[in-house]
Amino acid sequence: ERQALGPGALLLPGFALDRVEPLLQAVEAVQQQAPLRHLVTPGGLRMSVAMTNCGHVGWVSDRSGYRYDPLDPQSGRPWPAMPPALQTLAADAARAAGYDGFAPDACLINQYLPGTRLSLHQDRDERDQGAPIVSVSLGLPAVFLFGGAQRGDRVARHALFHGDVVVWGGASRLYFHGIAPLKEGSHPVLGERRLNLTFRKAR
Ligand code: MD5
Ligand code: FE
Repeated sequence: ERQALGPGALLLPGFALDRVEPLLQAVEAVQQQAPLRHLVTPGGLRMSVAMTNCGHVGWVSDRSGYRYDPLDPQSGRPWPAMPPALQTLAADAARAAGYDGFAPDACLINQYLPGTRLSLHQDRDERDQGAPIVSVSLGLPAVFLFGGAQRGDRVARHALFHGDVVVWGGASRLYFHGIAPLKEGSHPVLGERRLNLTFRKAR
């Protein structure tokens, strides 16, 4: 089952459901080496999403801007390697959407607690904008805000549930998007939070 959300954007409902346990184990191992933290935007605002990374490079934001960095600025060490369970899931989902040989070098891990939001933005910091982005939702459901190529384009709302995977390619790859404030709730596996894993070819 697959559903087009927009030009080049494919929702694979429940694609990750049969591998949630190994995925969460891998995420916990990453978090032990590189704990979740709240980054600061170039404008000086603390992001409400808590983030960490694994892979060759990680996405970071600070007063000087956004970038992919091979080092975790909090520890000064390289980001943890991307666990095989994560690499394999990303490649399998990309293949299901028609992208063979997707080899992400970055996985951004986002944690949302009730009230956490991600305001409308574009993902433009990746050098290879022909590669797709693969996004995995775990835990509490979220309302995904899906705009268009221009900031002022109308925004559609899509629910994303535990185990859903979206492959963002084609024109949608650069569309404005965000996450509405997370609603209160408790998920049987994840508890009172949502995790999103975002796989990218950054370099
Ligand atoms: C999330 N994260 O649910 C989302 C999933 C981020 C971010 O947006 O930047 O960390 S990734 C959604 C995405 C990626 C690339 C393109 C588009 C959506 N899109 O065209 O809508 O935490
Ligand atoms: Fe984004």
